[in-house]
Amino acid sequence: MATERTLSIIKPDATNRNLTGKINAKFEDAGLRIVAQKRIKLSMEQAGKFYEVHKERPFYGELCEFMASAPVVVQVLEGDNAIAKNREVMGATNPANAEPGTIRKEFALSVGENSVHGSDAPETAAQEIAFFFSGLELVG
Ligand code: DAT
Ligand code: MG
Repeated sequence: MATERTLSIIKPDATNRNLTGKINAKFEDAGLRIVAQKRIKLSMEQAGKFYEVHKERPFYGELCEFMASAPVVVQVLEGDNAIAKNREVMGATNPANAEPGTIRKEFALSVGENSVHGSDAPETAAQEIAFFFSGLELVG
């Protein structure tokens, strides 16, 4: 299996409730290594750019406001099959449909305030990592 990197975001609903450590433990227990991490506050413009792919969706405005409402923790996770593995640990977008033991099942408040973001494919992972991290911040 190929070693991959993926971009993860611990969202405002989770940072507000001080859940960063509990969420990171889920990643580490699943064999994902946190190779870069920082806490930042997104502007509405930055949130809008990050989620540009969803700009035609009815929830886009609400999503951007939420992502800019409080600090987030952005991180790069590395491991075998990291993109799919991370999405498995996150659980379904809507916590009502998420499997027991997943981050969203345990912590998400709603489909919008769902605690974590994870890249969905190698191309988006590369783009999203480059959106938040410089080469200097990424150790080999
Ligand atoms: P995911 O985050 O699982 O990749 P997505 O890419 O389809 O899901 O959507 C991005 C985010 O947008 C999602 O994490 C929360 C928000 N969102 C998605 N569907 C929504 C809905 N029906 N109502 C409100 N927010 C929604
Ligand atoms: Mg997505």
